[in-house]
Amino acid sequence: MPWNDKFECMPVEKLNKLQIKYLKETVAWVCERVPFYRQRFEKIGITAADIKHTEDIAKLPFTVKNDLRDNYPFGLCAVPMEEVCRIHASSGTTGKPITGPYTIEDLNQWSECMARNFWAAGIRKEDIFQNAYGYGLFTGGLGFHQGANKIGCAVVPTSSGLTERQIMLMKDFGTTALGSTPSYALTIAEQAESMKIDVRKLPLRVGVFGAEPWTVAMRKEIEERLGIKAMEAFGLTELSGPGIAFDCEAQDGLHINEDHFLAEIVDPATLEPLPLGEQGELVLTSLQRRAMPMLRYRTKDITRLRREKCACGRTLIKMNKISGRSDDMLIISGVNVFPSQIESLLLDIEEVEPQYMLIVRKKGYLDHLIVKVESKKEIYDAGPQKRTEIENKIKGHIKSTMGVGVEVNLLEPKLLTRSEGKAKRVIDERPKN
Ligand code: DLL
Repeated sequence: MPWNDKFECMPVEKLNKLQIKYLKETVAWVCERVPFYRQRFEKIGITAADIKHTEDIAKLPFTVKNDLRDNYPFGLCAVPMEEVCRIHASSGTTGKPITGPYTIEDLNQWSECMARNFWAAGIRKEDIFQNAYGYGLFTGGLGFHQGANKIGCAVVPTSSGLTERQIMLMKDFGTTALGSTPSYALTIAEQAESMKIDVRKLPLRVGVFGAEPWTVAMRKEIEERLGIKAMEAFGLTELSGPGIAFDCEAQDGLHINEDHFLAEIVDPATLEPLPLGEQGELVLTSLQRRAMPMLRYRTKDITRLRREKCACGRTLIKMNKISGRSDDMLIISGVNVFPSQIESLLLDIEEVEPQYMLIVRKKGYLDHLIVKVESKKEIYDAGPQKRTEIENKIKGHIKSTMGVGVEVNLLEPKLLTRSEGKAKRVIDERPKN
């Protein structure tokens, strides 16, 4: 039984009507309160009355990251500051951060979405939940914290980092559930191994991971190394944070909290809406947020939507695991390559560790991809001939599956910097023009 079956199992037709009602309200709300939206809508002559079906959302303009930057910090805020009770921000790698203000009601809704996420992961009030997402401006820390509180678990707010201490507390407190990025979960697994602690023998039984792309192969690796079920959370700061979508016991796609978020898939090149089931860029609209609603926000995340009966009984639409971001896609000798595809292939190779880095350079006019991956200790110690053999094996596997030629460098174990938050897996050294 889901956390909130009224909404999670609502008949699709009813859900659809609810979405239209909320969408109209949101459009009217921002038109009244945010000059940015009012001017845009006036220009194209659209009002809330023009929204009759969910497909009418395609009449609205997209919102992009730069709109948030141009209106930094609170230009898109739809309530006076006295009604704002929290402000998160995403650090971003360049320029000003993206701000995320919340009213108290926005925070309650966010906790509700996170509680659904935890519940679907099998987390209950008896659990001891160690939250190794970074606390602070990042939405992972407090977002997970509130959701776990709502379920009633004992939350251990370790935040990320200080890995030895994480493991000590995990053991001493009898932690049963963990929240972290998938890459940090692996860092924890590795550190525990080097401390000669077998996490598989500890009470830890489930983790909720997200905030970065990770493949099914990586999920299996985490499940095996930590001896847990690895469940997922998806979300972004612009639309509240984690809890937008989550996987259930079927572990076959993530249910989107559709009474809170309306999802579309568009072609990232033409921006035309794509038919249900096709892969493209995920575009999200918030339906109930009040401090900073988002209309048709282009996430850059690549996935596809599936409306199907799920074994768990939820009627909420599913999205596939994110395969990458459109801005992370590499074009190597004319072939589109997502780092996640390479990750998946590397995890097929038993002689390597799941620690890798991709470097893209120009070689003459062509793009050249270098895959650096750590080898298992016994392979590295076996000498240069063995290493070359494994490098060729990986090269061949990538070439035969993806059709791209890459250079492979097998690294000494533990050489790459370990992640405590979002892993940086790609270094693009191509000149920017
Ligand atoms: O990463 C919110 C979050 C925190 C999600 C904790 C899940 C768990 P941002 O820092 O704004 O917010 O980054 C959002 O991270 O557009 C995706 O590219 C990526 N992302 C988030 N969750 C997943 C996931 C948080 N489950 C960006 N799979 C998004 C793949 C994810 N990518």
